[in-house]
Amino acid sequence: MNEHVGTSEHAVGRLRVPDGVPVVSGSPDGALRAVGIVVARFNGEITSQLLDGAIAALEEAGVERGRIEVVPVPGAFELPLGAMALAKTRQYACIVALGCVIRGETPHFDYVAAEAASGLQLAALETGVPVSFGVLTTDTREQAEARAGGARGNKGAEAARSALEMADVFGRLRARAAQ
Ligand code: INI
Repeated sequence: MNEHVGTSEHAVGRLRVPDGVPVVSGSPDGALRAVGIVVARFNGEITSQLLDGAIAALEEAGVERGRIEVVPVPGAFELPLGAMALAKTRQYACIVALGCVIRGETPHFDYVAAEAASGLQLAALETGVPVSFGVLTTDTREQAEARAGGARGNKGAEAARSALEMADVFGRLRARAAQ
């Protein structure tokens, strides 16, 4: 039995794959990759921390700073369109979407959060470019702060590593298909 362990920073989990079954898996490798980041200005004190975390994680994974492009948008609702626009340029290996929606502060939390989630997935599925979900959806500002660089890690960094992992596995699958 082969064990595949997600790195604790971005994907906690263990998967056992039966012996003899080929596995194609990616790792958050940023070398020679360009990455687009779309980030909401709403709750900007939180999303700025997500952005810091994402950029630090990308650089740590080998992405050159000059190959990261940041597109600010008004709020989480606009993230899907921003992500789609970036993905359609075909200039990025993956897109990281960052936002923060706090339930206690808006009666339309559910709409904004749900549209952000399904819209970002759609942007990925329609373009085939990995788009990661670095959007905090919390009940309180304190919970958001804890997930933006506080006690519970930085969701921006997790999203950056997840996007790179998906870009890497896509690259591997393409390379194998071309053999
Ligand atoms: N946008 C957010 O990113 N987070 C929120 O918590 C939020 N609230 O509270 O409403 C929010 N609203 C703005 C929304 O994303 C759009 O920018 C706006 O509706 C214009 O389309």
